[in-house]
Amino acid sequence: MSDNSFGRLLRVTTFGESHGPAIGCVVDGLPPGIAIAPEDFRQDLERRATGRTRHTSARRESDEVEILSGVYEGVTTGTPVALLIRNTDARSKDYSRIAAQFRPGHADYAYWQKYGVRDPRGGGRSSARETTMRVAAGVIAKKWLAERHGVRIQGWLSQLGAIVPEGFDLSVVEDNPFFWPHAEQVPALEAYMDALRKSGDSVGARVDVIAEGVPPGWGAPIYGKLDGALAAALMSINAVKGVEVGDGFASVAQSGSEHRDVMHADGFQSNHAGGVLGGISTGQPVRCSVAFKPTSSLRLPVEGLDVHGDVVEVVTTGRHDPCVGIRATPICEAMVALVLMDQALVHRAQCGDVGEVPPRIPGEPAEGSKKR
Ligand code: EPS
Repeated sequence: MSDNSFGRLLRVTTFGESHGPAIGCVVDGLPPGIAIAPEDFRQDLERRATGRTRHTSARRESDEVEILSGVYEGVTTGTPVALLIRNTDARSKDYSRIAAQFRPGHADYAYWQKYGVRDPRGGGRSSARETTMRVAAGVIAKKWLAERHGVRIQGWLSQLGAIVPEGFDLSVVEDNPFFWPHAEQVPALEAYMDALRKSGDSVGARVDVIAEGVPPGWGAPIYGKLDGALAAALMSINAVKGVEVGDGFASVAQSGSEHRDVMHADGFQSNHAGGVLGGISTGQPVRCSVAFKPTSSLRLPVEGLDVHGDVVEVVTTGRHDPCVGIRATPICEAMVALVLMDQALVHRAQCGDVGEVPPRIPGEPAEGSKKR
């Protein structure tokens, strides 16, 4: 059984545990000729990393990428690209107390029931550490999508606990540790997180991602739906409990006349569909929204069970995130990028000869044109 790979023509496999010697990935199916250097990974890995602000886990990994294969003289050769990051700051003794216990709300118990054995150190495979390699693989996909198709992918934190943005400016997202789109609220978020950390509790969050410049035609009907692939990929991130595409669950309360995105020659007049109709991209921005649950590794004591079924007090020590969603923005972007690149390659394989079919409606109304 293998459940550590995803994608059809662009196939990504990740491996490694949080406290093992290394984590890594194999990215197979990359077209030849993509320029890749170890420094290309730095920016997105830093955006995702722990230990960079007081609001995330204090574990400090250097996250240096080694390119082991598939790249010659700076470009991909078409053979599998293997990337490796060595774990350098694991502190496994923090886990000795809970090694034979189950943390309520954690994957511990489910892994135990499935495999009859588990690696408790740092959460093993269920650790957010695994997402590092998704981001590394996503860097290559983002680069190819931008260079080849002009696709730009940007995420932001759209909810922290009950707090929602009171303004929206994507240009400030990279200037604060929360990827928050409203700069004036950042001090309030800092204060909220400081109080939460002090309390020992955790909270959930929501991340939105938009991909602009996606041409029409990516995805497929029925079992190959682009929104289905996005949902599966985003849901595969540890701690994710919900995914929406476009208006998602808000569509339930909308009328058809409100939800339909009216088409004019100068552009779609709205984007309730999130850029996907019938499982296929329309040329509108592709919009996803992802719900992260609150971290379950808490130092607040709770009654639980150990592996013998005895009642125990569970207290998790270690360097945990009070809100794992805070650093999930680059992870969600990476998963969207990997899905889109895979879909682009699949579309090219089947429909590469179809070309542009008229009328091609711009994704958004032209600058200055009014909604009619
Ligand atoms: C994690 C627990 C912490 C985090 C880790 C995810 O690790 P540790 O138990 O070693 O202190 O630091 O995240 C990362 C190391 C990372 O790179 O994302 C967990 O239980 O999920």
